[in-house]
Amino acid sequence: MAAARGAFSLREVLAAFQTCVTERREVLLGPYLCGWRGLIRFLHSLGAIFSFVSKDAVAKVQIMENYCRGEQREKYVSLQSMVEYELANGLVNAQRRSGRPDSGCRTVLRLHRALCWLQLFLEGLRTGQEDSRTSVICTDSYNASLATYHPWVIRKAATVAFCTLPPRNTFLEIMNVGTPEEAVAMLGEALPYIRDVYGITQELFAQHKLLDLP
Ligand code: 1Q0
Repeated sequence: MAAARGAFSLREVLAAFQTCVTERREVLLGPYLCGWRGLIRFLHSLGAIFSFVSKDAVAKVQIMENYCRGEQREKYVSLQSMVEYELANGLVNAQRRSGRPDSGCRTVLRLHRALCWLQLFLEGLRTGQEDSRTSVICTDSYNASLATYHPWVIRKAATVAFCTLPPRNTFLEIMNVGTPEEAVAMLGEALPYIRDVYGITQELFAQHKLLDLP
């Protein structure tokens, strides 16, 4: 079933993450950011209570889009070329507030950590019982991933916002891929791609000791 024009569809996000990984196992930034744009569009539809999340996500995607369009754009084609370029040129800020713009590496690291939450959340939705609560799935996934990196006030705001999430089946419906059963099937298809992107990024960042960038 095709999504209405302008409406969110998980299919688009799937397609974006699916085209991220090249034959040489590189992660292309163009489709990666497209995937994030799609997720942010969906987040908007969940209401103003999530605007503190979408503002931060938009800001980070924008930083990356600017690099991808900027003078050094050929260095920002893939995560691999970005890491190589920024490290070789001393652009990865060891300290924050150094007056330098946020590097691509530290910005992608934030999105990468959020992708870990997304994986857990989508897996929880996929395997959850019909009557399980989205807010519980979301809170559990958040506590097992992103929460580690957030101060108390953000954890609190996130937990309050999660409580407003609709029941699982309604949530599956607003993903706009058909019936809840069809949405579950689609999640089963989408998750390996997201996992693949996550795994490659994790390995790349670990290899270059970039997993703790401030
Ligand atoms: C379904 C509900 C979605 C709820 C989103 C969960 C994530 C909560 C994260 C709270 C982030 C709060 C804002 C600020 C955080 C920053 O301090 C932090 C660190 O940045 P910095 O520069 O201070 O070091 N930023 C982050 O950790 C990045 C957070 C990005 C979150 C992006 C979430 C995008 C979510 C999209 C909706 C997905 C819905 C999934 C179902 C759709 C089916 C495909």
